[in-house]
Amino acid sequence: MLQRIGVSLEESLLKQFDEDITARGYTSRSEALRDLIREQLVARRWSDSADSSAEQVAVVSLVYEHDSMDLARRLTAIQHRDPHAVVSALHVHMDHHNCLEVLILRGAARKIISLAEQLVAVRGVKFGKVVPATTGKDLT
Ligand code: NI
Repeated sequence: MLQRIGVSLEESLLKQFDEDITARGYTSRSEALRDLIREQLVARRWSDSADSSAEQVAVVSLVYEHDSMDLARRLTAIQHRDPHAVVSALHVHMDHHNCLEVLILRGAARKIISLAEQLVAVRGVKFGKVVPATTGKDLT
């Protein structure tokens, strides 16, 4: 059931918030606030579950130059160390030199974050980002 709440904000802060959410395509403040709250809760849940074996899901994006065969081999070798953690991998050839790889990792938080960090840290990875995800079952 939806509950209504009142929020007090400084005018300039509200103005910036409105501009930001409009630019990002939100049509209502409520939906933008809900997403912000969920993001915060997911981040907290992830840090709380760092030592537990509860299953988590994360998305890893990597951009690198495929010209370096050694780099591509290293990224693959790291993924093969824990093959069950990588549940899906998408490879897009961005241009003549750059590749984008998007991986879905599943497993205990500590394990998959460690795997993701090893991938992002490989020398030659130009862009690397790890996004904790959630089934959202407790966040509706
Ligand atoms: Ni490629």
